[in-house]
Amino acid sequence: MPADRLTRTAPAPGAGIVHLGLGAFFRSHGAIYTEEAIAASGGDWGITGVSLQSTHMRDALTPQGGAYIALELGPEGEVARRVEVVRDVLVAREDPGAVLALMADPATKIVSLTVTEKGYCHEPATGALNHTHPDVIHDIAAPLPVSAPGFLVRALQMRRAAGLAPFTVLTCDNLPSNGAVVRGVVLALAREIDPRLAGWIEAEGRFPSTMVDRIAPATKPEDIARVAALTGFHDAAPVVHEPFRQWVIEDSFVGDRPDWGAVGAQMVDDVTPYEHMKLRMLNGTHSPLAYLGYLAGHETVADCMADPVFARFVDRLWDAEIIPAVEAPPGVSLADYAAALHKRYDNPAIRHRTWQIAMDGSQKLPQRILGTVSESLAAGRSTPGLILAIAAWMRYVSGVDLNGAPIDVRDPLADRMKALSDAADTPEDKVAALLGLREVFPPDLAALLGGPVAASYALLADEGVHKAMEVAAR
Ligand code: CS2
Repeated sequence: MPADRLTRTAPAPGAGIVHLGLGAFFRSHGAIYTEEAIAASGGDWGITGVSLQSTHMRDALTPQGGAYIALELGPEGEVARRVEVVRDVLVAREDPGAVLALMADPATKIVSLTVTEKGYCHEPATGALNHTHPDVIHDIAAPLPVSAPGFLVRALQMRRAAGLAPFTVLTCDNLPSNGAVVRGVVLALAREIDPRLAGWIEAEGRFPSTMVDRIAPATKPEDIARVAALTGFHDAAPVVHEPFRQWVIEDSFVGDRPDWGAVGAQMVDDVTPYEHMKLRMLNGTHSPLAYLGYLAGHETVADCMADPVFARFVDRLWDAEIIPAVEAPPGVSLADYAAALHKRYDNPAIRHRTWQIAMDGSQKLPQRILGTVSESLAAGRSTPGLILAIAAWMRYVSGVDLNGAPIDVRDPLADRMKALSDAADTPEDKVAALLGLREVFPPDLAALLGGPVAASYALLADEGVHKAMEVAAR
C-alpha cells in the first residue's frame, strides 16, 4: 500500500519570517526552534521559505501545505516529528517580484538566511563584497535581483520608500562574525545603488550574528522510504538530523522576535567566542575528515570515525592544534566540547557523506582551518594535521583521487582550481599554484605554507592517506 501524502493538521501560524535558502539544515534547526517558540510564547512567526534557484522544495512542500517530518536519528533510535511552521515556499528565480513584495510586507519582521558560504557573494579571505561577482554586477544594474544580498537590499529599499522599519537580517550560515559579514555586503551593495539607502540601513538595520549547530545531512531517497515505513506518511521532503542542537543568537533585533530563549537558544551580547569555537572545532575538523576521508575511500564521517587512525587523528587535531587556538566561551570546557563532538561524529545513524562536506572548500577553508593555522604559526606552534588537511583539499580539487579516479568537485572555483593544478607538474608547483588563489589564501600565509603543504601533498601521493596521517600525528 502506498503511504498517504503528508498534510497539515492545523492552520499555519501567521506570517512573520521570510527565510532565504530553505534547505535541510534550516528545516532541522531554526524552523524547529521557531515552531517551539511559538508554542511556548505565541506570536505570528510563521515562515515563508524561499528557494533562490531550485523548484524542488516548493514542488515537494506545496502539496503538503508546508508540513514535513523531521527525523531525529540517535544512536539509540529514531524519533519522528511533524513540523508545520512553514506557511509557503516561493522560488525567487521564477518570480523575484513576489519574493520582494513579501519581504517588503509590514508583517515581515525578520528575514533569515541559510544560503551557504558562497551565497553572500563575498571574498572568503576578507569578508568583503566581491564587486566582480556576476550576480553582484547584475543586482546593481537591475531592480529584480538574483543574489541573496540583492534581495535584502532591494526589499529594504522598498521598505524605506514605504516608510516602514527595516526587517532584521538573521544569518544562520557558518561564517565567522556572520552578522557583520552580511551587514558589510548589504551596505556595500546598497552604496552602489543609492548611498542614502545605505545610510538608512546603517542607522536603522540590525544584523545579529548567530552560531548555529546541528548535523543534518542532505536528505537521501532512502530517508523518504524510512519516514514512510515509520510514520505511514509519504513526505517528499523529510529531514534527518542528530539529537544535538545549539543556537547562540546576538540579541539585537529591530523590533520583536520569537521567544527562542524559552526553548533553549542562548540569547547573548557577543556571539564571537561561540562562533570561533564551533567553526574551528566542529567545521575545522569536519573539513579535514571530508578530504582525507574521501581520499581514503570513507563514505561518511561515521565511517571515518570507525577507522582508528582517523579517530586518533581527529582527537589529536583538537588537543594539539585547535584548542590552543580557541578561546573558550564563558563557562565552556573545550576538552568537554571536543569529547562531545567525537561522540556526535561517531553516531552511525547519521550518514553524513564526506563528499557533501567537501563541497565549496574554497569558501570554507579560511574560517575553518586557515585562521587556526596562521595564528598558530604566529605563536610559534606547528599544525601538521591541518597542513595535511590543506594538502588533501588540494589533491581533492585537482579532480583526481589517489587511485587516478575522477572526483566530482563542487565548488564555485572548481574549474579554475583544476586548471591551475593541471598546468603544474610537480607537487611543489601544484601547491604553489593553488596557494596563489587570493580569494582563499592571504599572501603572508601563502608565503609560509608552500614548503610544508608540498611535503604533505607528496607524502599523500607516495604513501597514501593513512601513512600521511600517522606522520602528521607523530
Ligand atoms: C558541515 C556543516 O557541510 C559542512 O560543511 O561541516 O554543515 C556541519 O554539519 C554543520 O555546521 C553542523 O552544525
